[in-house]
Amino acid sequence: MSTRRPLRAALTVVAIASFVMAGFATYAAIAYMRALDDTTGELPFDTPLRVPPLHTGRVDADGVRVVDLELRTGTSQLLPGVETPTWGVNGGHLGPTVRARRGETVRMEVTNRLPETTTLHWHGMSLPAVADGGPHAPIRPGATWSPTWVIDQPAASLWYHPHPHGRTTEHVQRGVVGMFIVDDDVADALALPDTYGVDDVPVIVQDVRVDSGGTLDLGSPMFSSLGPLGDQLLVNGTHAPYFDVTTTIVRLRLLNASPGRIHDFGFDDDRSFDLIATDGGLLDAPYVLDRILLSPGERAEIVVAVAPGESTVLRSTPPRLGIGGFEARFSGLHDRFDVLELRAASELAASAPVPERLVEWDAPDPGASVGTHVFALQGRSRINGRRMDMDRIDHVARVGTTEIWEVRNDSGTIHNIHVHEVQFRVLDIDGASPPPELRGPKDTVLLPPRSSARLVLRFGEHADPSTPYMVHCHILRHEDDGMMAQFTVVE
Ligand SMILES: [Cu+2]
Repeated sequence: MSTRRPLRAALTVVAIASFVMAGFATYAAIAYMRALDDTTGELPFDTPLRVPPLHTGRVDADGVRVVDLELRTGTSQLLPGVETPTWGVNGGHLGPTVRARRGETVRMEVTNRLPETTTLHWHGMSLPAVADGGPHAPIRPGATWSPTWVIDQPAASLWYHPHPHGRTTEHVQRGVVGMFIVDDDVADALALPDTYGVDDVPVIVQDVRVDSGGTLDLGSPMFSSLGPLGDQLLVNGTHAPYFDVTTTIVRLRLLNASPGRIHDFGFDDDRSFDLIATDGGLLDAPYVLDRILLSPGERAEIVVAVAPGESTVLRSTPPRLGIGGFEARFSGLHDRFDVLELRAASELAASAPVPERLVEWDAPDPGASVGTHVFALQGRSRINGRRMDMDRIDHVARVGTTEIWEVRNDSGTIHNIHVHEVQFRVLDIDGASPPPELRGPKDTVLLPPRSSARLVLRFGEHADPSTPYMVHCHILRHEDDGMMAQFTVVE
């Protein structure tokens, strides 16, 4: 009996271990299967695309364009048949498209009617740090924040969203998101589609997960390295939308406003389109592409041609990032979504062809650089070994100077990098020239695992030694967890 007891104990341990391992393997296999989302060919496209109303505000006696924005709670029918509690701007979900011109002085009157403190950041805008709306500009419930600045940058599709430290993911998920279009004379002189809501359409793409009772699921799926990943897409808050195209070409202002999902946009018939603008504005010339990859925060303006009576579906398909297996599956990189159906009328008004030349970009010159600085993204929450600290300035730049920033993803997780205040030029990626879609003005760029990019940044004249701008990963879970640093621009 004394010799059999250890044997029996050993057998019991082996049996329990086998049982646990088999259980885990089964669980992992089920999780792997369930992590795949594919809505292609499944959507009814039965809802007209909501187009956010234009909001140009009013011009006061001093010639300042004043734009009132009220952050509110509300409800919205995100998915068919259920009402979902949401947040919005001047409405229950999302916000109006704010529009202003280069050269104008604007003042935003942002009133917070939400139950908690938030901020509102003008993503892609060059402006004084105190007006930037980052974590240092909290708007408490009931308060109004009134930043003012002079719009001084080329025509572009920018956007606005909250930026409270540690809470950005949730506030964006709840719906405090809108587009901010900057106009200028140079863009106006080009024969591009520019009738808002007709042949010039905002396409704000977000992935959401809504439970059967209508509540937004704000959590992250098991094993996701990118934080929340929704199983349904919304465009301007519309599920399964269609848009009636009445002209031979249509301009789509694509914005990836998802908290963590990478979208590779293209059409179901692989038709090509003209890429005309990136984050910070128009390119020197249109580039013909059939896919455009956008990580969270990035924008692209594309012009697509349609024939009378046809329809085509914008899709989000697996991005080709060289990531496989477990990591790809749980980061949504195997997922496929139908996004938006374009339905061409049987007779189309003839549009002018897309101009062969667009704008001359006064791009930052690497030869003028006064120094190179490294920002190494590590794990899912650190830059250069440290998490975000509101009381620490990580970098100081001087007004009017040019710097090279070497941004490096040292981790096995996807990141991107967004720099406030400037539109930078991507000099190279892993030592190679950037592809056409990364050659225009950018404020956000994707960094696949173990990749690096060199960016050329030229700082403007907005000096403020005490208020920092942010540089951070725009995968919002990573940003909230601390993958953010602060820099000031000084005289
Ligand atoms: Cu990240």
